[in-house]
Amino acid sequence: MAAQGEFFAGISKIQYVPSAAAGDVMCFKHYNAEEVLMGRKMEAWLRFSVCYWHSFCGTGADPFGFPTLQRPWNEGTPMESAKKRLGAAFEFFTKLGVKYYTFHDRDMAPEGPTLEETNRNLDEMTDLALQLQCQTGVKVLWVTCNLFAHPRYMNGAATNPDCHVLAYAGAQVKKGLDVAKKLGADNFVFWGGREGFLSTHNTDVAAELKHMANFFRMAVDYKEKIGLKCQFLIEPKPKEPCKHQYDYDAMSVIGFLKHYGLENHFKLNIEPNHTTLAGHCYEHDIVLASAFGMLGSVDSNTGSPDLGWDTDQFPMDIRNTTMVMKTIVEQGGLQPGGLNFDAKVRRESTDLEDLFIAHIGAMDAFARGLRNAVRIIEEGLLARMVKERYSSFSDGIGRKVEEGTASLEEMETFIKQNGEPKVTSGKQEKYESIFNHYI
Ligand code: XLS
Ligand code: NI
Ligand code: NI
Repeated sequence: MAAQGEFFAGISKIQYVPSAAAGDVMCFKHYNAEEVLMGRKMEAWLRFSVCYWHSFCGTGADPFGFPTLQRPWNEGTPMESAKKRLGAAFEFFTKLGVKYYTFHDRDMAPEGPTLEETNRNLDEMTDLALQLQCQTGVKVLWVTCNLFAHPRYMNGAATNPDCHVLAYAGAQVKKGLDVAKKLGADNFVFWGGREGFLSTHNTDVAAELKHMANFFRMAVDYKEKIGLKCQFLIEPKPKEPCKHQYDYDAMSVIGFLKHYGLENHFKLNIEPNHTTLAGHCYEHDIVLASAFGMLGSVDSNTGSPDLGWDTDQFPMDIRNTTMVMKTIVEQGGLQPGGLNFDAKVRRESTDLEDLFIAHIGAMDAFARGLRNAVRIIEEGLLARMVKERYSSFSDGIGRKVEEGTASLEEMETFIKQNGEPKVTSGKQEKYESIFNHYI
């Protein structure tokens, strides 16, 4: 049995109280799950998900300090605490009113001395998880395999120079896909933590990329074989733990997938903290992935752009959430993906209630982002301005360029007839001012 005891005593189901005072942070002031916007319930636009690793496995330890977060579920043998953790997690999901969760195989069940024993642990824990899913209606947004923490993976998993390690990763992913099927996961994520290199001296980059593609192909084959109906997602990140990761950013992954003919089998799980680590602005990879029809899900967090690492903070900035939701609504939603809070409370936020406060604050930030985005889209002013900006492509020579039927000779003839183009203002500040009006 998963532990049923109350871990969050004194906290009941979080309510929507739009009139709540500023200091009341244990209710939603903006997120109203059932409210319909542009023909869809808020909860269906947002598809919030709680992540297991930060919120239930995180201890607050950092490279300089010991754990700071004393969690009541971290007691007993590894399997005993795994069961308590599961009970705590489902109590949290239901009190928060979030319908999805995400986890790594190793978050859910501890690794044993052999693959067989590890898999038995996972079977036992996922039996319990399935029971709790049925009781509560909470579902798996995505599951993933941890192919980076164990020492065997120090030189990579699918890109390891030793095929014995690659084979271990393959065996682990096979089990991960079985688990995804058993729990009815909507998606399966591949994050290439150590798929990259620290030095080009000892690395055959071309071989590693090909091995990674072939590894993904094996996963696609097995998924089809077992009739697993879920979306495969790759999560880009430029560095950390590797100096250079192959899945650097959205465009690198899209190029990789297209090069190896895998683009129809995968979409992207974009994490904005990774985007900013790659040197881009917050919404860059969301916008780029969506432009290619490849935005599958979002690990909604934020970093501190003044730092060079993945701080995985809760997303609280309304400008950012508005930009993200505008892109998501414009592409018609994120389903079967969602907004997964791959975010952790600070190691200094030591109260259990801080876990609630963080999620509630971020959900409200996204609800506001959604409301803002809907107003921007329904009023259509910005979209009309952008359309007008590109209007020269709707007829004449522009239409031919648009359709890909124009030639350089025609460009030359056009310029001889029409001379210099006139200088046109980009009006950036006008766009920014209008955007701010909706925030
Ligand atoms: C790490 C990643 C990781 C993935 C899942 O930076 O964000 O948590 O989301 O392996
Ligand atoms: Ni992530
Ligand atoms: Ni991350």
